[in-house]
This record gives sequence, C-alpha cells and structure tokens, in this order.
Amino acid sequence: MSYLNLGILAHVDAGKTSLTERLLYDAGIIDRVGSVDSGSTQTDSMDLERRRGITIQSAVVAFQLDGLTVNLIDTPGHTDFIAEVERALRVLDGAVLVVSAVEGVQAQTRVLFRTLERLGVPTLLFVNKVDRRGAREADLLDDLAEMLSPRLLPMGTVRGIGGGDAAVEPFAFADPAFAERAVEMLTAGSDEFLAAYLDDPDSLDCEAELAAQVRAGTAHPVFFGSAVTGAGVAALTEGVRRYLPVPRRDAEGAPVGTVFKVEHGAAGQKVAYVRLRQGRIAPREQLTTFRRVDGAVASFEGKVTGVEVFATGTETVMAVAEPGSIAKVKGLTEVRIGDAIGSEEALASGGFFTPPTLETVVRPADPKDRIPLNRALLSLAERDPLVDPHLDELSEEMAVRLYGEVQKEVVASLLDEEFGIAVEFEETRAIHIERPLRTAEALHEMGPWQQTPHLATVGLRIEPGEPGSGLHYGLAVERGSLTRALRNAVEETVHKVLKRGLYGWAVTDCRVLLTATGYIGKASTANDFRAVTAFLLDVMLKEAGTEVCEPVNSFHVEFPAGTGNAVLKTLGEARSNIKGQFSTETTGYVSGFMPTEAVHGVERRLPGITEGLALFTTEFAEYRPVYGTPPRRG
Ligand SMILES: Nc1nc2c(ncn2[C@@H]2O[C@H](COP(=O)(O)OP(=O)(O)OP(=O)(O)O)[C@@H](O)[C@H]2O)c(=O)[nH]1
Ligand SMILES: [Mg+2]
Repeated sequence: MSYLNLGILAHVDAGKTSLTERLLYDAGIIDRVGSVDSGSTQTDSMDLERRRGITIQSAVVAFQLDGLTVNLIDTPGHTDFIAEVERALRVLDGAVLVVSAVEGVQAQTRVLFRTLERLGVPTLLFVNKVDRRGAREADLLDDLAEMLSPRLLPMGTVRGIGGGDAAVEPFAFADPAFAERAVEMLTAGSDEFLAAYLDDPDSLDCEAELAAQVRAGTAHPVFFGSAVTGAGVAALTEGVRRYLPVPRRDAEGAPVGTVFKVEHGAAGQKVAYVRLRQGRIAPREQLTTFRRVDGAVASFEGKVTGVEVFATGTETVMAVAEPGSIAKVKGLTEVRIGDAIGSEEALASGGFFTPPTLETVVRPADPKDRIPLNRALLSLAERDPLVDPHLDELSEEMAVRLYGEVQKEVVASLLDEEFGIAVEFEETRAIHIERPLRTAEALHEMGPWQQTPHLATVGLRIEPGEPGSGLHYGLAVERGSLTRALRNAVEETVHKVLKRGLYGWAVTDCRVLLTATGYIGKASTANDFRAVTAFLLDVMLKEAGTEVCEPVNSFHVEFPAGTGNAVLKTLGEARSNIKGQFSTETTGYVSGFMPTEAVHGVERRLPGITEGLALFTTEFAEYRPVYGTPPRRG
C-alpha cells in the first residue's frame, strides 16, 4: 500500500475545511457535503469548532485514489493555532495551499508558503471561492507570482467568475498556448530541461517535468475552484494524483515515527497519531518514545495495546500500521504531542514558528478547583506543550502561554467542557526575553581556593548570538573529559538556570560553551556539577549584563479616509512605530510595528472608530529592546 499524507493549509477562513469536505464527497466517502456554517463537517468535530465555525485542531480523514491512500490533514488557519500547523508540517508528503479568490494573499499565506518551501514540501495552490462576488483571476495570479513565487503554472481558467455558476476549464498540454507557458516556466527551473528543449523541443514531456519539479518543491501548479459548488475540485484531485505522490522507499526495520496529535479517548486513555517513517507498528509492540526536556533527551517506554489506520473518511480500522502511514496508537501512557518514536534522530530540533509571545494567569472560579485545574492544565499540555503551564511567582497561581485571545477562549472552553472547571484569566501580558550584552567567562577550580564546597572544575563562557538564534550550548573541551552523567548535569543546568535571567525572563539568543572540566573519580557527583554550573552562570550573567526585549508585531491597516485621525490616535496609544503611511481620497493606509501586547486592544477598538470598515493584518516580527526601566518578571 502507498500513502500520501496531504496537508490542507491556508489563512483563516480560506475554505480548508470546506475543501476537505468536498474532496471526501467527490471520492464517494460521504454522500452529503457538510457545511462549516451549520457545524456538520467531518473534520471540525470538536463542539467548539462547530459552534464557532473555525478549525482549532488538525484532523485526519482518508480516501483512496488509484490504489493510493490519501490521508488529508485539515489544519487551522487562525494564527493563534499555528502550533497545530507546525506539528502537521512535520509529517506531510505534500500540501495544498488554499488562497481565497476574494481576500487574496494574506500575511499568513506568505508565512505558510515560505515554510513549505524551506521544508521542500511539494505544494499545489488552490484558489478557492471563485463563485463569490469579488473573486479575481488574472490580477490574483499576478499577486501570487509577486508575493509567493514566480514558479507557478495556472492549470485552468474560470468562466463566469464571481457567480454561483462559475466553472473551471482545465488547460491541456496538447494546447500549444498552454504548452508554451509550461515550457517557459519549466525551463526557468531546470538547466537540463532547458538544454533538452534547445536540443529538440518536440521530444519534451512537459507533464513529466512538471511532476518532477513539483516533487522537488520548486514548481507549483495553480488550480482554481470552489469548495462550495465543487467547481474545479476534480481538476485539483487529478493534480494531486499526477503531481504529488512522491516515489519513496518506505524502509522496513524497527518502527520510527513522529507523534503529531494526541487525543484522549472515551475512557481517558491516550490515542497518539503517529506518522510512521520506517517499520511497522503492531499491537503488543514495545515502543520507546523520545522528547527534549530542558535541553536533554528523555525517553519513555510504552506497550502498544491497539493500532488503527485511517480507511475511509474519519473511520479507522484495526490493522498493523505500515511504513508511510498515519496510525492511531493506544497504550503509550507517557506519550505527548511532538514525541519521536523509535529514534531520537526523529526529534525535531527547533520550531519553524515563534513560540507563544503572550501569557496569562488562570485561576479557578471556585478556589476548591485549584488542584483539579492544575491536573487539567497538565493534560492540555500533553496535547499542546507550548501552553507550558507554570507557576506564576508573583500571584502564586498557574499561568499559561498563549498566541492570542482566541486561544484563551479555547482554553477556557476546553477546561469547562472537558474538565468541568470554570476559570478566570488575568489580563494577557507579553513574555519578554533577555539577551546577554557582552561575552563573559567564569571558572571554578577544585582546590584550596575553590569558591564553593563542591568538587568540580567547570569553566563556562557565554557569548551573545544573532537575534532569533535561540540558546545554544556546546563543548569547547574533549567530550571524554567528563563522564556522560556529569556532562548532562552541566547541560541541563545551563538550560534550567537560563530560564530566568537578571530580570526573571528567559535568557536566549546566545551561546554557552563549556571551556574547562575536572573531577575526582567517584568523589565528584552530578550535584557538584549542577551547583557549580549554576554558581558560574550567575557570576557570568551579572558580568555580561542583559537587555530585556519585548515581542513586537508588524501591522498593516486600511481604513476609510475620514477616520484617519482616530485610527492614528489609537495606534499611538498602542505605542506603535509607524513606518509607512499614505492615503487616497477614500482610503488610508498605515503600516508599522507595535508591541504584541497591544495588538488585541487595537483589534478591539478599530471596528468602533471605523464603522467596522478597517482591515487590520498583523504578525509577529521580532523582539526589540524595551526603553527605560525593564519590566521584571514575577
Ligand atoms: N462562496 C464560497 N464560500 C466558501 C467557499 N469555501 C468556503 N466558504 C465559506 O467560507 C467560510 C470559511 O470556510 P472554512 O471551510 O471553515 O474555512 P477554513 O479555511 O477551514 O477556516 P479555518 O479552519 O477557521 O481557518 C465558511 O463560511 C464557508 O462556507 C467557496 O468555495 N465559496
Ligand atoms: Mg477549517
């Protein structure tokens, strides 16, 4: 059996869930097309998704295509749930990036496309909603070429665009005009193809070359259509069949895979969604899962009690999971989302997107629920580790990390519906970071002059790194100069201690090097090394000094010209830094940067001052040093 794990990605409301529904209908899996608006789709299955009409969690559904099992992964588009998209991205063989023919390319579309390109995921584009008023074709194609990639090939054209009877006419390679466009695009992407073309233009197989370039992630066919009327969707399916299956040899051997979703079954047992890269998983199999904890890799054992693979739609069947497939695996009691199965090599080394930049204190409405709330939050973290429940030192209550206000609502609803706990939140605040200002070194040597009672020689150096580079730890000594246990003790302590810098925020964008080591046979313990490492880090941080930085978003806002003053006043109050501004007779445009913390307030106020006509788009940009006295955490 061959598998194609196909992600449907897009900005919010582009029509991913509707398209997933339509693909299932066309494949004969469902006999009625469900609708997002009435909460009857296959993939928006959570109560909250149905009520709000948005996707919150990635969901898998399957259909058969010429002997190929296609596992469709419908992902959320709202930026608050980007972590779900990130996890899906790690398991895809191909993707359909949906763009709305009306709203066009959005900030999120660009972020997703860039990431797919960087990962080399073969990607088709689907321009949806051609039946809606205001749908565009030619100038939207220009936007796609300019904002996403010039290596695009429109695969059809729309008749009657913008109306309910809009229909899509696919192009054929036999059509000379289309063949010419295809050759032009394909020769630009391959010197060999260009040479072959110059040699003998008639011998070329454009379609095979297109498939090869799509599979290499360097060319992207563009399909037009409507998930609601079904126009153009058959051509998209045909495109998936022809261009996407990436020939690969799924290796046999011990199972290796990635957990990209964790569900809690009816009896509370965990169900892990595993994308198998290698080997098979059968019941009673003993599996080892790996996870990064404080910079070190931890492993857990578990025994599989049940395995199901996706068969038709949302239905799964009990089976031995084959290489390349997605399986629901039961019995792994310790499993968490993001775990690697079978090999620590399969562990992701870093995120594609910035982790949450906001946090909020959450407290139970009824103080008696304090302990159940802690337990519930830990359970949520198994499904979304980035929520990272932790004790807020100032309020001594639990705090969670968030991408935004919609996610906050989702957390509240989940706690209420799944755990029966009503909660209140404190106001959301930004998570700052600290960057070391200078290089600093420190050394602790065993001997009569040692500064602490611990039997350990440790030398450390901290060096500022590039903004956004994260925290890196490395050895500038021979690996063999310390035992594994002592080496790990130092590394873990570096990660643990640097979670709180001089002002209480995590220290990052720097490199820490182990520059000297020494120990005495059995006398030196891991505790000695932990204590000395913590002591030295403290000394070094004080010497290096740190700069507190806050998360900042870029933004763009369009508004009716007459409301300009009110808009600028609101942006000013939000500490915005305006970079560009112009207006026509009817419309004003402003772009710039503002603290992430202020984004929600601006989003809330704009409709009131612009009669609901403002268009506001924003995304995380970077961390910037704060002016004045840095805020202290906790
Ligand atoms: N007219 C028209 N409406 C569409 C089409 N596709 C989706 N919609 C509507 O657009 C809205 C959003 O559709 P969804 O399928 O939920 O979009 P989504 O991309 O899954 O949204 P999120 O998961 O929340 O990011 C719904 O009201 C749909 O009915 C289409 O092709 N034509
Ligand atoms: Mg959706």
